[in-house]
Amino acid sequence: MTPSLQMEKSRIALPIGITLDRFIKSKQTEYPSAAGEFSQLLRDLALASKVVNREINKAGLVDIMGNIGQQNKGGDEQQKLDVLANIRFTRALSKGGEVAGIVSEETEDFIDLKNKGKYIVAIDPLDGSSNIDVNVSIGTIFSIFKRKSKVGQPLSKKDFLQKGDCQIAAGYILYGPSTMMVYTTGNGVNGFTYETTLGEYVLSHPDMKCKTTGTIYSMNEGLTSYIINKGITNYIALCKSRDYSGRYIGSLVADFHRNLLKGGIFLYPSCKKYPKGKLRLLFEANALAFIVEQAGGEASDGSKPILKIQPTQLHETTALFIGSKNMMKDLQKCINKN
Ligand code: P6P
Repeated sequence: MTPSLQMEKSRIALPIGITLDRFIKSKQTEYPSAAGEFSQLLRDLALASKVVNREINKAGLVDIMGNIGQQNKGGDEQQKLDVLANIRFTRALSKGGEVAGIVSEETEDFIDLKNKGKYIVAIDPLDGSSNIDVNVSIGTIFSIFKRKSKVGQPLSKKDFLQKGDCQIAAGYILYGPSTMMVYTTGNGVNGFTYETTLGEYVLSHPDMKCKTTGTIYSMNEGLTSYIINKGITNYIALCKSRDYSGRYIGSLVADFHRNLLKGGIFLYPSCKKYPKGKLRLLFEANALAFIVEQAGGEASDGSKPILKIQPTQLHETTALFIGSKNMMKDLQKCINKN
């Protein structure tokens, strides 16, 4: 075959790459005891995200924008797409049969799916949804645990009130200029980009690592006057003195993903407005903390690692500081000085 024909063939017949399904299956062989239930759970989440992605992409064209006139347990105005996403993920996991129960930011109590599944899922079906109407990136955040109760026994809150370091997997879907699924099962972090024409997630960011330092800080500086620990405002002043860039999208998944790729730190402190912090431990902080630690970063509430916090309430909130290791150490020094 002539070189030019060879070149032509390699140009037009580019390999598709490793699909999420093939990746999951390849990793399953690493767990001889795995009978495929966990792999199926990941596929169920991916399927639901494809449906949600489709609904988000047409949000401007059909009547699914705006709020439904009620608040969720955390006091957020529920958007129509929040409710829709919650239905999609709950239905996919229920039909998949691998998940015994779900706790969602959008529902007050946990849902016992009354099946023989070994796993439970904590999920924020659509985080940052107030940004939908202005076409800003939003995300889904999920954590997967083994149930504590025996299969066949009724679920209880104990199944859901597990420390973050008991997660067996965690991930997020970022509905942005492209839709990505990023997850960890405790052996590193991998990112998949949704190829819409194929309807497949394809491995695009293998073995993601969080840079040990960065020059981006993300905080809603409108909170500055409410912040109690002046160590935090001192740290922000330190960032400014070092000519760092302030970047804050107001969608946790988008802010987190950028900092994961470029290096940076995200801060949502407890303050007079949110004495116990605003972000949810079960539905937001735990999953991102697992991912960032797996990628070499850190996550804390300002005094202890997020993954070591023992939850006592399903919807409890926490302060969240998360990102590059060296930036987190600088922040901790500022906090400890006060
Ligand atoms: P604020 C969105 O409502 C969210 O839960 C996160 O996605 C985001 O990081 C945070 O709240 C934004 O909160 O108070 O800055 O608007």
